[in-house]
Amino acid sequence: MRSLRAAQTLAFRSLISARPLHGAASPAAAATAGVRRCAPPVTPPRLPSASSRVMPAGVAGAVSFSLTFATVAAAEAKAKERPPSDLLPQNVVLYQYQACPFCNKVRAFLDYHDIPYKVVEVNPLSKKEIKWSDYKKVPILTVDGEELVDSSDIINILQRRIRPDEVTNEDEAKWRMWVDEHLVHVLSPNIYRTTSEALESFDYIAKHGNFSFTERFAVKYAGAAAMYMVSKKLKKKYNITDERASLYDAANTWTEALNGRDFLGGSKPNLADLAVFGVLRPIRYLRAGKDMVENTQIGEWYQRMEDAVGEPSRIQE
Ligand SMILES: N[C@@H](CCC(=O)N[C@@H](CS)C(=O)NCC(=O)O)C(=O)O
Repeated sequence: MRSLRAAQTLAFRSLISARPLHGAASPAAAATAGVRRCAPPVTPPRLPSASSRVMPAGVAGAVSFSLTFATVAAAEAKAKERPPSDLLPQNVVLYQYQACPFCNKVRAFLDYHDIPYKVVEVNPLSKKEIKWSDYKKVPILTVDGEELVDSSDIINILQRRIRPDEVTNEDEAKWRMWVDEHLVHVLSPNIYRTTSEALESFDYIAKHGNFSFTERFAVKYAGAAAMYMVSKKLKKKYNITDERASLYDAANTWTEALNGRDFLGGSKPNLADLAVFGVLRPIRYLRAGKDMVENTQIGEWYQRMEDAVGEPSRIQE
């Protein structure tokens, strides 16, 4: 009975708000959590022994120098950017939904900067874990007891703390805004596009969200049904006619912005790279994310980001 009411609440809330359910955009983490592909260790590439034996010394030296250089550059791009210990934020706790794109954006920032954090998974139905806060959304981040809200504001505040001398880069700011104002709106219509995709998404949300045993079952089916309908409203709201075309357009727009560079930030990811990666992470291994990688050029950049962000700096309790 309670679980039926919970499902109704969930469906009702999503219908009236016409907004994606938190976890809404997310299952990919399923893949990211368990099936995550680890960055391969950086080992110097082996020269084919036969050819190096016949290579003139000068040529061999030049080849080995450029390979060493390439290896160092690759290692540098993969190195995590941990702030100096006096600037490292302390006692960091993230209140989140595992599948929420905004929460994933904050996690990408924390992971890339190797900032240790604890996670409190919030129950989207009761939200009892954030009852102490006036803010009714996630992510919420507490740093040494201080409450920070809204993913972009959280990242701005942390960035100023760990890199006090860094000046804002206009291009980076422009693309971060593109993520919040355009890219995130393309996600829900795609991951709830068909009934089977809505079920695929809610299967992940139900499995990884903070739900009671009985809520879990109701959430999967009621949530999928509700969000399937909500996604049609979202399509209209954001003038999307073909969901996949809008996703591919967004992915292509982003890869064009890279303009041949490894990252928007050049040889290392900047905050815009982390934001795009963060919001795409929950959908990457869903049908929508797989289609996106198969039909656009974004896959190589995404792989470089997975390698650069590396393993989560989350403290397991
Ligand atoms: N602008 C906010 C948006 C946060 C947001 O909308 N979070 C959703 C989850 S993805 C939420 O908490 N919605 C309210 C709810 O679940 O009731 C941010 O960037 O953090």
